[in-house]
Amino acid sequence: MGAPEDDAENTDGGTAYLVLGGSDHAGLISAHSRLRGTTTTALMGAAVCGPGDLDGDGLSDLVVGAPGADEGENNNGAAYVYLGTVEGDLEDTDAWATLYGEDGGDRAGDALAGPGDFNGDGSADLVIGAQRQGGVLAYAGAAYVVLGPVTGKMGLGSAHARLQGQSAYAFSGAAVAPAGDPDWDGRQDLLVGAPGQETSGTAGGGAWLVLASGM
Ligand SMILES: [Ca+2]
Ligand SMILES: [Ca+2]
Ligand SMILES: [Ca+2]
Ligand SMILES: [Ca+2]
Repeated sequence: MGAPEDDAENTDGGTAYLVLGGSDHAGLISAHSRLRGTTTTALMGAAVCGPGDLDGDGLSDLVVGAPGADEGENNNGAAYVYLGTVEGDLEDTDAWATLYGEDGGDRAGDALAGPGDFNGDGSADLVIGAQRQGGVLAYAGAAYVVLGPVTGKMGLGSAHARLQGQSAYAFSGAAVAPAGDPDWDGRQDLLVGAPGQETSGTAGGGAWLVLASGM
């Protein structure tokens, strides 16, 4: 559960709460774990995702997006990976792995998805949206496929695949989601939303179905 404008440590630093199942009405004050952004307007918790086992130890892990994080650039954004044994209060700096946006202003981590094992090697993989990515076209956006296992710090320029928005202001990657396996090849596929995508000259928006077999 994300609360990206939570001010516990810094204004809009944000907090993601890990609430364990089995309780009908637990207050967030009693959450099992709190994962906090440590910088102002990091917006930690803007997206949260349980993609499966990202480090290969057999336990499911947790990913928290912080699109306002400054990982070497202003607002390049990041996705922070916490291993399955998270306990108590942790900060962005405690993450097992940090996957950060390519350029300042990308706001990577605004959207996250766990498509399962995208490339069929047995490790869970992760998709990270950066709807303001503008390296090729202004605000075209991008979604990145990061293959597990992950560790340490990695810029998304090194991701396995970079799904680039097709037009300026497409904001591609504003939403990312598993698509199941519509082509029946046994590999999980992916949906990428591009709400500003031009359709017949107007920004009607669109969504791309990306087949794992195409990467
Ligand atoms: Ca794990
Ligand atoms: Ca920031
Ligand atoms: Ca994989
Ligand atoms: Ca497929």
